[in-house]
Amino acid sequence: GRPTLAVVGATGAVGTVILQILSQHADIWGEIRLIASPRSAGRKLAVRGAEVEVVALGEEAFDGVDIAMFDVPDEVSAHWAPVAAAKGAVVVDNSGAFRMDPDVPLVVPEVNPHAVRNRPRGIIANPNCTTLSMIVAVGALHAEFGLRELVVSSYQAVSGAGRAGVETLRQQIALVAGSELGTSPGDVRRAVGENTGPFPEPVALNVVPWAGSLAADGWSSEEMKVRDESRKILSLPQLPVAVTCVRVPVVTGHSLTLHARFEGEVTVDRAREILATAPGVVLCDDPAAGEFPTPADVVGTDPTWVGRVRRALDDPTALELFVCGDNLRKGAALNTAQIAELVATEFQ
Ligand code: 11C
Repeated sequence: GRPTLAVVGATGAVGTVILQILSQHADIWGEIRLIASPRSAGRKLAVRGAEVEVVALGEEAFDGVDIAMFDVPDEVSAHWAPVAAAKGAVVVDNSGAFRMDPDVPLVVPEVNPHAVRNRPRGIIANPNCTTLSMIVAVGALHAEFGLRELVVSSYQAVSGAGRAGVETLRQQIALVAGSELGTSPGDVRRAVGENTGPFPEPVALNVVPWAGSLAADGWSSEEMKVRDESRKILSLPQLPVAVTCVRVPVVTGHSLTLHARFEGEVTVDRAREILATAPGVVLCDDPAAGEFPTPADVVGTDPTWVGRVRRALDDPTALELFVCGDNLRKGAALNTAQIAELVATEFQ
């Protein structure tokens, strides 16, 4: 029969997009059960054109579940994903709790689909949205050219920090709209007041060189995730990766600049051919016509968009690229759904 799917964290920013995607993709599921914190239990959410009542997270919520998608905070996943797995569900987890566990595959279906089968804990991890916003394009280039080094800067949307991030930007924009702010030191900070939400600095009229929490030696947790997860997904455990993560006043759509160095000389023509034909990638690169991918244009879409493809001026083995993708779709909900759909083929 058709597998039973549970969506844990159904009411969150990513959960909402998961429900949209389940309504848009081919319907391969039997029951779809919506699970959230007891606070949200009893709410009704639309999926596949029908209203479904949210049930509270608890052991019995996983009775009869074949596949469970989790989009909840790390500590909630750390506790409940093993509970669901022990009850027989295959868990696809979008938290940071299991990504670097050697017994948990970290899967991007366009890059390492084979990895889903090797899941001794019954848990499959979904990468961080910043890693996911570039890795399909990077994986396609790696398959052809052999990646040797990656230098990344991110321009991350506030929805990466969930609903609180979006609310914070909207409130701050309302406070600064129509003003002459941004002309003297600290004027934006004073206008915004204490209201910096999940960010350490004002994000309206600003850029903030920080995402996540403090890791060792001044690195942010987000930067460590991009490095560690890229290495694991590409099966390049020694890959040199330098990352700086930056938050920008964009609602949804993470962008990144990449400097990617390969085994030997590369050409822009071949790189463009690869990117133009790679599944899940769209090449949008015509600077003479003013065509570049931007988050305002790619929000709500599935692919990884790539533009500004250039060979490094001083290194014939390296490319410079600008990539852009919807951090809630491919960056989170879509990749989770794609993994779950891969697992679902095992039930046929
Ligand atoms: C952000 N990428 O944009 C983060 C949020 O490890 O899944 C997601 C954190 C994670 O803030």
